[in-house]
Amino acid sequence: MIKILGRATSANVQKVLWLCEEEGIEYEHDNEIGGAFGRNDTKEYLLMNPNGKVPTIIDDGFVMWESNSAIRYMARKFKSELYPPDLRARNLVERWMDWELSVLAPHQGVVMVGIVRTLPEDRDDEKIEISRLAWINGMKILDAQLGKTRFVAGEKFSLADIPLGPIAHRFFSLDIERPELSNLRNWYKRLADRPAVKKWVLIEMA
Ligand SMILES: N[C@@H](CCC(=O)N[C@@H](CS)C(=O)NCC(=O)O)C(=O)O
Repeated sequence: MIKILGRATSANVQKVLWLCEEEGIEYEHDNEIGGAFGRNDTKEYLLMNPNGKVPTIIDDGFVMWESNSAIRYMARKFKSELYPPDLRARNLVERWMDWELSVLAPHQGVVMVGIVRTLPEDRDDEKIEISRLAWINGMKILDAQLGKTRFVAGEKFSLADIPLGPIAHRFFSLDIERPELSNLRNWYKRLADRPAVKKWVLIEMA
């Protein structure tokens, strides 16, 4: 049985919960780790995940961290059709997953933490503004892709959509100035119809 450690308000935890729900993978979830719950800085936790971040995922004693690599492992293990075996089709999926982590996530994180988790008097407005603009640049690239294909890596929903979904939810839900990116908005609406997204992604941000 897959065990998922980490608060469901984390976008990275949401990816793992979403895949489990989407594919009917059985899992146990310890929601009370990370953020206000703490418990991710204990000796025991750091032995599993030296980053002290969530999620940590355990499959029958095998410990994983890095959410995107964990969902690829799970997709392979449970033979998910969301992760195509064809070399090139798989590359299209993986490049968007890597892009999410390297290009979007850092800027999205600065804006999210700055606005939702920091008191107005403690905010670094300049830093938030730089990241807001960089985040918008990234979302424009995604919007252009979604003008060409129905889902991120092609016409079908795939593993590539999962890491980007929670970021889109924040993009459209946070009180920030942003351009109206209609391809992105339509794709986000399509994702929002999925039961797994309703359950784990369209939740209050904290
Ligand atoms: N690249 C890592 C990032 C993990 C990460 O930064 N997690 C954040 C939450 S999204 C975290 O643990 N923050 C500290 C906390 O929640 O206490 C992954 O994808 O798993």
